[in-house]
Amino acid sequence: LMVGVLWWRQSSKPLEPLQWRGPGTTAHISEIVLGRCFSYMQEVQSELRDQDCQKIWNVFKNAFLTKNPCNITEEDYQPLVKLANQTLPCNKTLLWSRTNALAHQYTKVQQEIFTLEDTLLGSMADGLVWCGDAGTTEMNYQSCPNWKTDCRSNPVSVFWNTVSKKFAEAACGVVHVMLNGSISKAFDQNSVFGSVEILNLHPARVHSLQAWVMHDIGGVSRDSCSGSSISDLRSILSKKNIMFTCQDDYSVRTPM
Ligand code: N1C
Repeated sequence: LMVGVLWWRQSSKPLEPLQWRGPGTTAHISEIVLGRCFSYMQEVQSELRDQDCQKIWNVFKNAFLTKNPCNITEEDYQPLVKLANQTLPCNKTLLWSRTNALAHQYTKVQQEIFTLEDTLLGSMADGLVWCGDAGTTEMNYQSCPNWKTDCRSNPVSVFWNTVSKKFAEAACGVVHVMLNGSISKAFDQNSVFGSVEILNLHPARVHSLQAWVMHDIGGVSRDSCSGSSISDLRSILSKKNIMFTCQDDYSVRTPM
């Protein structure tokens, strides 16, 4: 009987081994992405109004399906970036690093200022995970590569690097960045902001970068405008000939 049970377990549908160390593709990703795209087209005034969400999602999927999820390149996302190209007004860009929630609470109230998640591509992909595999047209819902332990060239990381680069390249006028002063390095050269965005700001178009270093209320302050990580940021920008200003705890509260 034992032998029979073992045989049955092996020959019936086997449980897929976890191939990668990160969580798999978000369940119902197509519905989520399409739903977000439709809402965006309804709610937001932009040149993209008549774009076809199904087409955008198909081009998005083509960037990573049937490919080794450790071998994704920025080129893979170029058709998507071209299709969903948006121009944003000058002086209205908000970059952020390690302040995701606060930055988006702020742009929700202050609707004149835009983060990447206020663009179509950023809003469609925010918080989701996706990957495929070579030799199948399916998504991998079991696991996707972890940035640290599997590979950096995975579909999600390459996507954010690609669209963040585009977003920074397109910024103009005064650009703002919201940083976290409650962690040891408010400015981290390994973050997307530190490794992609500041490097791609165009000095001819960007007049200055204005940093807000935020601290949790009642929490400890580990870094501030006078700390060494901000000095590093200041010197990178001075080499690029972009003016820099920094303000601790810019008040993002609005009158009740
Ligand atoms: O690495 P970060 O911060 O500095 O990236 C934030 C920075 C922002 O200015 C955005 O324009 O880069 C852009 N960006 C996103 O908009 C974004 N949304 C979601 C970069 N990454 C983004 N994510 C996911 O959060 C993505 O998976 C990435 O790896 C994290 C980075 O967040 P962080 O370390 O707080």
